[in-house]
Amino acid sequence: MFQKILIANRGEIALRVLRACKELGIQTVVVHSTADADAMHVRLADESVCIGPPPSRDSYLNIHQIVAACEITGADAVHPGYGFLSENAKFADILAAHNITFIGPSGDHIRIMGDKIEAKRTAKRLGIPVVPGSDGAVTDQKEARRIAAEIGYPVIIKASAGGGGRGMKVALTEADLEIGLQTASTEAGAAFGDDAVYIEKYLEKPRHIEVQVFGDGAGRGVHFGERDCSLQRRHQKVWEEAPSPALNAEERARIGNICAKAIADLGYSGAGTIEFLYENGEFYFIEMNTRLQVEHPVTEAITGIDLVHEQIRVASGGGLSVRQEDIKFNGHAIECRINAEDPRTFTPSPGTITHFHTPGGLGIRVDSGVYSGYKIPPYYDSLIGKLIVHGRNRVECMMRLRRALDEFVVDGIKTTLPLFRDLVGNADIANGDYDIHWLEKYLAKEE
Ligand code: MV4
Repeated sequence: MFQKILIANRGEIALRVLRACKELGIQTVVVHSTADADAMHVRLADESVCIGPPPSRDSYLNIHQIVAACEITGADAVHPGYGFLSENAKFADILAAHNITFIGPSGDHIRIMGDKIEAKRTAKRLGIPVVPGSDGAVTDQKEARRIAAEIGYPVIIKASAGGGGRGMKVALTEADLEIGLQTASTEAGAAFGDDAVYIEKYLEKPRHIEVQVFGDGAGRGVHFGERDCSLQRRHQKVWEEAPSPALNAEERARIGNICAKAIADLGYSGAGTIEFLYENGEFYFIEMNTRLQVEHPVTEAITGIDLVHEQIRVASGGGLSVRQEDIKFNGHAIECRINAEDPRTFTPSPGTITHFHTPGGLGIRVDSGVYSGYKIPPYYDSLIGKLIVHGRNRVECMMRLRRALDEFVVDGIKTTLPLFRDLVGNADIANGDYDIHWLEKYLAKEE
């Protein structure tokens, strides 16, 4: 087991990882920018190292400073959290070259999944169902027309180096195809330095369902069920739940087992998330994320398994603590992302939190790095906390969520809490009847 882990992140996820390290008796080092000297992760860690000025590229993204912080403090592993360097293959490779363990998959697996064409090709080879479309990059208009005619309109053109919704163009008919291909490719070249694009059938009303997987790096793979993350705004998730209200136990086992086997065959190590669009009873792979995700606590709530413990165990060579048959699903969990933003316009609202009071009681978890008197710096993303509620079933979970939202107090700044108080009383949400476009339509109506 590791002696000392360096946490290369900030905010609630830095605390999340700190807690796991403490429970495992592992010493902790955090890094921070000058803007985060008062942050909770700095206060709670055994050691801290200031690695640079506020902009992320000079601090939380500065690989050389982080490697230097490892050498100075004698850390033998790095947990990257999510965002920042968590899916940076070069970072994973550099740490390996310094004999420091990256708590995550190999640089090669990160690289494959970062290239969306390569990721899809790999998924298909491993027996994961993918969205019908081009077999690789599409370069000329004639080929594009042939593929689009074959799969049928509408189609979507995606950047291979994109992901998370960046660099996509929808073509409703052949008339949109030429300009779509041209602009998608040009924009991808400018934004990512890689102009490769590919074409897929455009699914009109899918849900976003993702499967939590783990590999031990030695040919074993398991799944921890799925999360439904369909409630998003501009590709930012707002509300996530597990299990998906749309799936039955048979569908869950079917897609879960496909994913677990794929992860085993790939020789993947650590936590991963396989993202699907789900429509008319079918799953279609879109991307794989090679990190721990923001919404991992809903999976922890329904399985009772600490996924960060599991990441640390696997990275230290201890293997997975569970076999597939040990993973049991219990009840229902919902996560609300509390952002320091206007609840209607989503404009960031940094500033001082004058009062912070979190809800408690059975089935309530709050993961947050803020406190009363904390001043939110303007440099980073606006997530200030997550409310995760668990109940024996979805109805109980929703009742408990409504009560928890009533108790939650964040004064001094605007937050997304009022949006959740509206959503929890909405009939479609109560029925689990929503797709990836539901929230944007709802917000447009509310204007
Ligand atoms: C799609 C799609 C429809 N059809 N692919 C957006 C983020 C990126 N991960 C994939 N995305 C989409 N890919 C096909 N073939 C619709 C989206 C999409 C979306 C997906 C998940 C959650 C919210 C979304 C909002 C708009 C579009």
